[in-house]
Amino acid sequence: MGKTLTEKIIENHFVSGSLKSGEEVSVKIDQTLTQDATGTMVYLQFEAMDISKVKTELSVSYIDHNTQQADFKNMDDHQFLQSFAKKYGVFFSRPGNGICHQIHLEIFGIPGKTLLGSDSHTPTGGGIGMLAIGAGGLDVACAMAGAPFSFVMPQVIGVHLTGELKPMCSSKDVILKILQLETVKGGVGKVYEYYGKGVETLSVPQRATITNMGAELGATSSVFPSDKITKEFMKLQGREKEWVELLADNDCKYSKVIEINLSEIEPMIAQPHMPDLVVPVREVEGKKIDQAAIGSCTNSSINDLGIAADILDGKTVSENVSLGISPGSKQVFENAIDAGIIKKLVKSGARILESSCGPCIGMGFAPSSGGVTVRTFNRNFKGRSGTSDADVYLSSPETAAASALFGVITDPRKVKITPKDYSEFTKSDNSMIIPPASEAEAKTLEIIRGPNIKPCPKASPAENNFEAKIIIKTGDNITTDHIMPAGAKVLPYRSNIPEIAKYTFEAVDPGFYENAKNAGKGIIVGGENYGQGSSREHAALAPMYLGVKAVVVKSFARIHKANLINFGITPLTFKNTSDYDAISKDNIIFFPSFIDDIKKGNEVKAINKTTGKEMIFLHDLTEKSIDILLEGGMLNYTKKTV
Ligand code: MIC
Ligand code: SF4
Repeated sequence: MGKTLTEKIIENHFVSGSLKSGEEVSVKIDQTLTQDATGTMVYLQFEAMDISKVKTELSVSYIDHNTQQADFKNMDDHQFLQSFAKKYGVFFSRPGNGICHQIHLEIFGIPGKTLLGSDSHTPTGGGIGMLAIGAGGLDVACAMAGAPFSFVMPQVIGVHLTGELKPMCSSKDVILKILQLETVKGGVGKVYEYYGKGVETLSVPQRATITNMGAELGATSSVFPSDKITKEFMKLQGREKEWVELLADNDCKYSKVIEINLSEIEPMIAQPHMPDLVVPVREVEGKKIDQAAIGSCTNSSINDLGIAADILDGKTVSENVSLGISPGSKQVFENAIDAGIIKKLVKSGARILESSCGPCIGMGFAPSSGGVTVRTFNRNFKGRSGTSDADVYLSSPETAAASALFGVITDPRKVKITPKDYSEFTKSDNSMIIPPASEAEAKTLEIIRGPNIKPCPKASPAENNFEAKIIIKTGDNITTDHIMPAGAKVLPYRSNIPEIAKYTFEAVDPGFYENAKNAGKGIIVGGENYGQGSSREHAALAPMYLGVKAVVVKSFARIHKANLINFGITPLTFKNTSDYDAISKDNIIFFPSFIDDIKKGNEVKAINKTTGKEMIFLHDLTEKSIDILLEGGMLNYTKKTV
């Protein structure tokens, strides 16, 4: 039987484990990427491993998240990362160069390679035929040290694309449609693999929009074949030599097939406050908006900006709307200048923001109170924009630009223009990438370390019997933005766990920090898909620092579950979901034989001392994960086993 693309790449990188879906597999990682908001912890952890140089084929450190510099903290982090990169063999992308995922596609991505990134949208690389996976920072640090990456062998879902997109309909509408069908937890344990005639009609940036937002499905990754379109993209980037063809076998078997006829796709929009609350734009048309934003790693390529410019050409943005544009990279920015796109946008009244994540992560351009904003981004979780009561809609650049023009949510098909293709404007520019130093020079280099950069705290080993207090009980689909908010106020503390811990669950329960500290040992209780969204390990590190020993939920999101294990917090699920209803905040839970139970099987006994009720929690930990937990996390484990 033939093989899927995903199977081929995994087999080519196989180190150990099993290729049976649902079982653990370990693969060699060729490339890694980090960004500044997760990167400082990654490199502090790498430093603790005492290795003089990264062992991957390529590792890149990008600055794109914390680019507002209200005081010394963010720039201190940038300098730490720059000095670290040069010394330890990592390429460094300077602030202003753009968003990691966009640049990685342009400059470094190679079809068929594996890429591990400390950012959940790393699967953007699937647009160029990579197996690109988002992970916690510690996993990325280990990959840089040459360790294989372990994950659950995914089910491969085939997405069969036929037809061709109609004008004013875009690949963003395709992934929004898939989110409507599959939901934000539909992709856990899966890779979405795209195939069929429709694939040939999509450019690499269009494909990357789709693989990028596969992260919102909870998927392990998403991947497109590497074909002549990929070759053409790489040729325009001056990288034709690195292209290889990569296709699934015709007789391969997918565990499920989703049929999408691109000709039937219409403009779609995700409503507040989840990326899967998707409806056709026509259903919410006419809703007044206050703001629109075009950019982010989902939609900031030359054609994304180009179509917005053409919609707005010769007109002025509605007087009640503020429109912000963030080109995805310096290269996109320069090419957009050459193509006349920026001039059209500026003339229309758009505000040109820096090439960075910016408003997507609440770093500026927050909407007004109670404001309505249409954004071409990938996440619209409550409060993420920086305004807790704003309503964020997610759409294509076509819909965002048309809505900005008319001041109300607008189906872009109402605008009668003929879209132009700006793909040939891809003049490559690597001038903001700093290569690592030679080995001799590296030895002489010092790491610059500002006062806000504190060492990464370590967990304590698990105990066999202990009691702990339920310090919070949440509902379904809790995101890492709920657990550890981002935004301009909190992000500068990413290198300082004692300080950032104060913001844990801030918007969900303002008393959480004090409550957790007073409890000593704590337990978090949650519903389905707990920890969805970002890869930020701070959502595990801060609870660990505050004494959380276990998280008991109905189901987990992949990256967060791995992060909990890495930081010594045991992830458990309810055997009987009715126990979720019977458990309350402040209950004291006693574990009489925690370690013995975990080692013996998959059931852990627990007694609710407040109600007297006995419960069984389940785990699906591998032997290695059990060892990591018993040692009190990955750092202790690595020290002991290396
Ligand atoms: C995000 O989009 O939520 C982020 C900010 O890029 C995160 C990483 C982080 O929290 O630093 C992600 O997607 O992993
Ligand atoms: Fe940056 Fe937003 Fe992309 Fe995260 S989703 S990497 S914050 S642009």
